[in-house]
Amino acid sequence: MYKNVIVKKPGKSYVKGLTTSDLGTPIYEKALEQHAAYVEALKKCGVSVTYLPANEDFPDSTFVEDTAVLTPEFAVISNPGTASRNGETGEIETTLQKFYGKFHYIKMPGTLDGGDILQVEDHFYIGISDRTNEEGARQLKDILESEGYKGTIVPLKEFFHLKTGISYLGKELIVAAGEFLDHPEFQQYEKITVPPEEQYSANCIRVNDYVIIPKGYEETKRQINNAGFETIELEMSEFQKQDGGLSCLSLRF
Ligand code: CIR
Repeated sequence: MYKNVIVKKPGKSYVKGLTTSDLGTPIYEKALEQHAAYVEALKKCGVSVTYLPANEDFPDSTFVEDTAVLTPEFAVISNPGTASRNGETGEIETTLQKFYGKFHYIKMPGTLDGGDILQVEDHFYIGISDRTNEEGARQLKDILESEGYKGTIVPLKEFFHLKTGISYLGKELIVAAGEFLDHPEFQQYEKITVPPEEQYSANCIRVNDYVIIPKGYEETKRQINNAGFETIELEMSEFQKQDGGLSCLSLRF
């Protein structure tokens, strides 16, 4: 069960953030509406929401997930792998100090984005991507193993972040797309197969009694419902334009 989430309001500079997509420039007012709906959905899931104000200096800082990796016992402050985002961790560490007494850090030359980390029970999968390098992945694996968790490093072939293409719903059930469908590291799990045209919905989040999914992905939704989960659907167009998904917009713990 999650008790807390941290979210951060998108600033006006959000529309100038990083992206690899060709979906167009986000509409700020619409992004704010979608973000507000996201916060309401989290509240419906029963978590307490820490809502951080916007920071215009960091256009991508609404994607708080990338700044930390959290377990019940300790927080790992990441080292975001792109220069314009590297300064985002300071505010998050200060915020996390209200909840955590124990901190670890990913340090240069290691880089790591939280979006590359998938937790499956006591096992963390750590993607190597354009943002998370081998050194950062190795540092996190060492930290996790020193604390009694398992860590497996997964070099990515196509996805932007590991969690762009895979989510864990609990009960040994994953939602997977693209390169993760036949990936040897994930063969041991029950799998919801996301069809290519619904790939964006592979990034969904189980929060207590609900699975929050992006709106408009009927096949993924049907399979998640069939697996016994109640879903909440959210319009995510303005975050998809900046390569962001549902998981990216919060830290859940
Ligand atoms: C970036 O390029 O960093 C942002 N525009 C998107 C970050 C998405 N975060 C995530 O997948 N965890």
